[in-house]
Amino acid sequence: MNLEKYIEVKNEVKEALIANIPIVALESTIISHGMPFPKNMEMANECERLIRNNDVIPATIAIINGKIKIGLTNEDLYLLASSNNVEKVSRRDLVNVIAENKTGATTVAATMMIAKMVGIKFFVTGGIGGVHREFNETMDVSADLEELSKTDVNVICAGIKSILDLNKTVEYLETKGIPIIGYKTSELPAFFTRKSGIILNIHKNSIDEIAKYLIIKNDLFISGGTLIVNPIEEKFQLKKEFIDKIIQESLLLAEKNNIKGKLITPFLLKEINNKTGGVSLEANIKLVYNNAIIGSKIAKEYYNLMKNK
Ligand code: PSU
Ligand code: MN
Repeated sequence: MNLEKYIEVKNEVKEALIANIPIVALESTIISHGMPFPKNMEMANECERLIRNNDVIPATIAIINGKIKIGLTNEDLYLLASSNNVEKVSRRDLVNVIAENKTGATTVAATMMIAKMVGIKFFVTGGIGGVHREFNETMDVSADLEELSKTDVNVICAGIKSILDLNKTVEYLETKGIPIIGYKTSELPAFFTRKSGIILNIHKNSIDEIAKYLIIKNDLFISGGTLIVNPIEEKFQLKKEFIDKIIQESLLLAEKNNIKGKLITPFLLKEINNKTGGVSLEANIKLVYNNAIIGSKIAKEYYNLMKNK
């Protein structure tokens, strides 16, 4: 099998894989479909810098002209951040974007698939997809959840945005056997806010405890992903009533405009950014930075423990 035909791995990522140096993957849908230009570009660069600060190699993942790229150049990042012609690529879309030589930004699901192909174990993002609030009518469940159930990558995020049905999402995750580990929290964070009212049954108060947990999972060859949730910092969180009202209005607008399928999440994210006049964007960026810091620390500790076994 010739993976190189389809995948271009940046040199520093290749070297890190060989030398057993920790790597953290980053998704690109958050860049192309989750945030406006040029803030998205700034966010992508800063995340990579924060990860490097912890001696971990960042690997942002996307499809550029039909080729999977693991580790992007500045030019790639600029293209993803500024162009309107980037496809949103989830599991369903991956092969066809390659077959048609297109450029695509990968979701949590597709980024996990690609990370797994080369052996990257950690992945940092803002929030994952989930069960949509109108599920009873639309059957809309993000492919991220199914991917978490089968793909052996540890995902660090700030929880699940309340554009979704958090209770149903947590039920789905439980059914699929996906552990949610609260980092310094016993409650599921709700992305823009630290609390959701949903109690988690796994919480860890240190990086070390999380790394040890992941070693046990690895030693037992238990496949599937792990969701590590890291709440937005107190000083950056939004007022619940403020953000909930805007989310509610955005959901109504999406319904009125009959927005469906893969368009719904980007539509809502954009609407919320506009309606909050950039306040939600700032919070979003800050929580991603916090995840980059904590995620890279977990990756580093995991590799340390593995080495000293
Ligand atoms: N949630 C966010 N920001 C995002 C996304 C989700 O708060 O940018 C993106 C991620 O890439 C996620 C995708 O994987 O949306 C989920 O899309 P869908 O619901 O269509 O599966
Ligand atoms: Mn969907």
